[in-house]
Amino acid sequence: MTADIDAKLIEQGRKLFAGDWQFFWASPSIESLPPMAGMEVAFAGRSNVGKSSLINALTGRNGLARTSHTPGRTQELIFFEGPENAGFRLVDMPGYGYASAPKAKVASWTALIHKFLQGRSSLARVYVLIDARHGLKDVDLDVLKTLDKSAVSYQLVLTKADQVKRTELDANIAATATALAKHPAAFPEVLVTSSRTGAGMPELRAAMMRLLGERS
Ligand SMILES: Nc1nc2c(ncn2[C@@H]2O[C@H](COP(=O)(O)OP(=O)(O)OP(=O)(O)O)[C@@H](O)[C@H]2O)c(=O)[nH]1
Ligand SMILES: [Mg+2]
Repeated sequence: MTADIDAKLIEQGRKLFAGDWQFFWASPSIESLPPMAGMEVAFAGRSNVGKSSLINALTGRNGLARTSHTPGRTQELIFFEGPENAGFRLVDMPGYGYASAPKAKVASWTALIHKFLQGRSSLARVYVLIDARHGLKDVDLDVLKTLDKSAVSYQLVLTKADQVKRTELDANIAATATALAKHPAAFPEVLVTSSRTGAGMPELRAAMMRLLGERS
């Protein structure tokens, strides 16, 4: 990939994500998903890792996806649609691994997440978000296993990079990359982001533009 192409994708990403993104659909169950169409990119991760905040940072719209200090905010699969004719949707997912929520709720969210990640041909990419302070946990590894079995490409994204010192961040990037060696279906490269500072957003948008180009 030459620097020229990267710059072009970054500019294309900036433009598309500066467009009008809208709420499109909310699915509390696998039976109520919208018809498959276009290209979907989903954001998965532990509760409170920053999935909804990342969607807001990507689209530059603070209140598009609902965020909260307390875990368990997003309780359905929430679909957002990009600007007209782009054929592109972002999917905000409920978080997994939320220990204090009622057991039945956690079980139903977890089942919904795993089912969605397994069987949807319009799902082109899953970004699995990992808190830069905490690294990969067992519940994350369960999700990676599900993704390994499905045909969807996925990549890990460290979130809240603004909360850790550079040395700690580098150590967590290295540890995450090492763990990824056991998951050949995953992108070997780990993206580093902060929704608060905007770090990593141009690169993440560009990665989705590349994908959109490959699919169309
Ligand atoms: N410092 C910092 N805080 C962040 C960042 N991203 C998210 N947060 C905070 O983390 C908390 C959770 O963010 P959400 O975006 O609601 O997390 P979520 O993964 O959607 O959570 P659930 O929907 O409950 O699974 C909020 O208080 C956010 O303000 C970040 O990049 N930096
Ligand atoms: Mg959320």
